[in-house]
Amino acid sequence: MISKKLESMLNEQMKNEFFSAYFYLSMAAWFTSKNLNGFANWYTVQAQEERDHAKMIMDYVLRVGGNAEFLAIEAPDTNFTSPMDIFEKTLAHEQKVTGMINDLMGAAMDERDFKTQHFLQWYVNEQVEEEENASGLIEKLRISNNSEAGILYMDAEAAARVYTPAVQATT
Ligand code: OFO
Repeated sequence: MISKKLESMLNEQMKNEFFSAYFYLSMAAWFTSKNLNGFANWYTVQAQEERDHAKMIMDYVLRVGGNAEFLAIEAPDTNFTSPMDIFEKTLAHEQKVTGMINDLMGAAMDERDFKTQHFLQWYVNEQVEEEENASGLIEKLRISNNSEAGILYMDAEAAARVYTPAVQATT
């Protein structure tokens, strides 16, 4: 069983993860429109991973006897001006998501709901990687002084990113 409060927070987070997928897909579309197909691939893979994050929450809520709710997903900001603008928005978004995961973990700790804490630990760890990836993109582009050559080099690298389904090893 799970408390109504945690059930509702988890459903909210499921929606937030779907929002992340929507947001990153809009970034992939922007890169495609600029013929930066490596970054388009990178962000498409990112969107696929976000859908996994959402689905894992849905599965968990159902496993602990809760109801999965499908809340409305708002439209993302699609006013992108450059690769750096997108990378900075990615980092800001992931920092926000880290705060959401921390709030969820805090609520599970307050309730002494150990199974939900165990479930959420995967997300705590994942957020380290998410912020690290976004910071890495910003730093690399800064090193090249935001140059076109730097963008093309990074775009070629980003083409190699491959989708691997996220695995929730803790449930
Ligand atoms: Fe689901 O980690 Fe990004 O948002």
